[in-house]
Amino acid sequence: MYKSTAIAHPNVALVKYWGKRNAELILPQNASISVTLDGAQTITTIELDMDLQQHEFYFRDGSEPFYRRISEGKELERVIGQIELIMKIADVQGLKARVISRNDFPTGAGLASSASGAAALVVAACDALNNFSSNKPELYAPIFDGGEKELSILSRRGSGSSCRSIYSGFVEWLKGEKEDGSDSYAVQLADENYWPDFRVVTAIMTAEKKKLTSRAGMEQTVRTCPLYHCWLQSVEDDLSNVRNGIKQRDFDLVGRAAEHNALKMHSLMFTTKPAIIYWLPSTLQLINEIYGWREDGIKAYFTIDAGPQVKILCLQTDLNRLENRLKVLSGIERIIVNKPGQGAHPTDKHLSLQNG
Ligand code: 2P0
Repeated sequence: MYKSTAIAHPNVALVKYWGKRNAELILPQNASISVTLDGAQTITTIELDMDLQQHEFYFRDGSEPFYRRISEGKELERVIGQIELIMKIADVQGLKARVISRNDFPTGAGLASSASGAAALVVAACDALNNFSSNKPELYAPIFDGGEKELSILSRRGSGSSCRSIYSGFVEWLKGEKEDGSDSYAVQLADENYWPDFRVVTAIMTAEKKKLTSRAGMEQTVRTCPLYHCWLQSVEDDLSNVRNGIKQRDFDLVGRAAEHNALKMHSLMFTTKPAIIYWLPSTLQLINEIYGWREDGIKAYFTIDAGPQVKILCLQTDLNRLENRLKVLSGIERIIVNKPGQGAHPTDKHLSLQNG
């Protein structure tokens, strides 16, 4: 049996990906920029077992004491699709994988679990297949070069935003022009140590799973939203502002552009047919609070993904004041503070169904 394990973290987009130009290859309509977070993580072990008759997928998230075998549904399809794709590229036939994966945070609630999930899966699968091939040199040449560009492309095929979680720190997913997607991958803008004061504070309004996935939501938006062309026309400005803001460590420039971009993405959702509204009343209430806090001199900006959670961008100097104000608000279940974090990487801390 060949076993490999990888850790990946979610990322939060400062300029969002919302819409595909090719659904099969997962090619985006626009480039996006994110920050990979520390703290929250997905850890995934892949066992390549000659005795397995079919792929197996076991999963548990932060709230579950035991692994569940996932035997049907979209998540299983996504995991098997990604494993089969990697095996096809590796030209390995008949081999089956046992995938054991754990999230230490709520899954499917707008916290980018699909990004860390797909990135950890790709890094673990490529590493396992490389171990497998190096033990059978008469049959297989080493398959993957382990380069981050290759990993990013493979990860993108599982879930678009996951290609950004391959890298640490601040990351741009290049839109690319080519039909085959070979130029649509992520690149690092700055590593996790570049801006040590940068913080992302996530206010979790509810850990409930969302009813509409991002995948379905963005497809609906591209097809029916009359404002979508405005998004495409203006997103380059947001990208350029965020890129420059990162380059100059200009927090206000990054924050203003990220907040504007998030509101623009949600404006697309509101004007999609049927409308997509991920917000709760507490989401809007917190937005209004943040506007007030800014007037009091706290540098805080928000961004919101496909869920009700509000992610607040701030600097370490304002963190205490911000947390004190957040703690007394109603409607917030939990607060998580993150810094820029590491990219997806292998680890030798393997998961097992028996021992967690
Ligand atoms: C982002 N989101 O840039 C945007 C902002 C959600 C809102 O990327 O269909 O799970 O697997 O490519 O990557 C979530 O979409 O969608 C996402 P697929 P994904 O972070």
